[in-house]
Amino acid sequence: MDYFENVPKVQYEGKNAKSKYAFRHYNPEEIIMGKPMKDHLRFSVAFWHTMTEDGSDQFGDGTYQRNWEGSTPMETAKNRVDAFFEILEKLGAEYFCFHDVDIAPQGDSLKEFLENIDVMTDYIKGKMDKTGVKLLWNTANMFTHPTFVNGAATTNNADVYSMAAAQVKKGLDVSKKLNGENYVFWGGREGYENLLNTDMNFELDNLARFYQMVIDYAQKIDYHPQFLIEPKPKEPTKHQYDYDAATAMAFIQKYNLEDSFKLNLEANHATLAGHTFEHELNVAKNYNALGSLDANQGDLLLGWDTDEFPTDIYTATLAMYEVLDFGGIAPGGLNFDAKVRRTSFAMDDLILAHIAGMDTYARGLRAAAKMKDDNFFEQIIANRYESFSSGIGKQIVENKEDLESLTNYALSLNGVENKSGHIEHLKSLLNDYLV
Ligand code: XLS
Ligand code: NI
Ligand code: NI
Repeated sequence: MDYFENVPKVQYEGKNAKSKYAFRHYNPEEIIMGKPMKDHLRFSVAFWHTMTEDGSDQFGDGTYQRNWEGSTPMETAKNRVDAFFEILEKLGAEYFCFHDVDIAPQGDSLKEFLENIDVMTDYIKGKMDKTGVKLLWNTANMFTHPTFVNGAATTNNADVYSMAAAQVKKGLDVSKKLNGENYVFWGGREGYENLLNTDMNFELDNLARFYQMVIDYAQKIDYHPQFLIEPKPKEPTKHQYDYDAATAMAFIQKYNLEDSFKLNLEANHATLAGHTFEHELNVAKNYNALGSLDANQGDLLLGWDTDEFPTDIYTATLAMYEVLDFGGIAPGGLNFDAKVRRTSFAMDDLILAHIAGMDTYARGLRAAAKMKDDNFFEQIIANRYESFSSGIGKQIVENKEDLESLTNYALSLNGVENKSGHIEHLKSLLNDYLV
């Protein structure tokens, strides 16, 4: 069955495209800085938002018009996979991501769930072989089911910890089966509600122990996707342990996990943590841990994870600048961890929303490449830190000075002269790259 019969395969038609089902900026094969746009961007569609949601919120019922409901949970699951691969093909997106619960009904027991995962991943593998679409990452959902009310790898309940282990073991088996390039850990319930009953140190030790088991099992089955931790400050847990990139890196370094773990950074999580997206990417870059991106956007007027499709060219440009500066995002990619608004309930909104996101990041890539080409930031930075390139500054960065020698130097000065940052002027120059 054709689920989107009125939607053609989306092509690049340029800025004057007539069809709304066309890319106006994303031209997959166009070479930018030596490689095709599609290889810079490595777009991925998220199974959960795209296939399993209905548009309901705390105040109202679902609104999305969908046509893949079957007569049994397994039939619905298969229909969803069919429709999903149709979307991937129509968009020309080469990657996808999913949680275990997105693709397989949980049934009444862990055993049934694991069996359903086997059946469904066989089915998905068939589709992948036929279409050439690849798995960017999979993950285990250990935050929806009531079992994980007190956390998964940071729970107080050893039986629950074991349930989490079983789900992640299966996740790694699936990653191997489907050639996953990354495997994600987002700890929705890994955090605490109140310190009155929480041993934070114990919980973090257990989390690290869990990750060590993951590394050991990957070794055992000889499959090595890049492991990614996805930071988020809060929601659903009040205080989440992987608060932001810097906090996640402190954890990774404390437990010596840096050889196996990098970060999956999400734009909306960055803003929830009080950072810009580019701040999070910059931090990760500095730790050599820029793994992959959940390319969405939040609403700065709202304090929660709205998971909107990215349409902000400003952020997309600065994010792509960090990606280019890091030397690329592979084996990671740009996953649209985003959902259409409740009011965008038509089937084709799923396609239109992805086109909007892909065009936005294509524009970001183009602008960032031009900025790289012009050495835009390099010049600003070189100029701003000029005092460290010669004289006493050079001595400092070469570690040739100490507090006493610098005191003598400071005493010899006749006051200091600071330079203006000219920040408004720089913002205006940046605007020239965007429009
Ligand atoms: C939720 C997270 C989630 C992860 C995968 O806020 O973004 O969707 O990306 O579990
Ligand atoms: Ni995410
Ligand atoms: Ni999120």
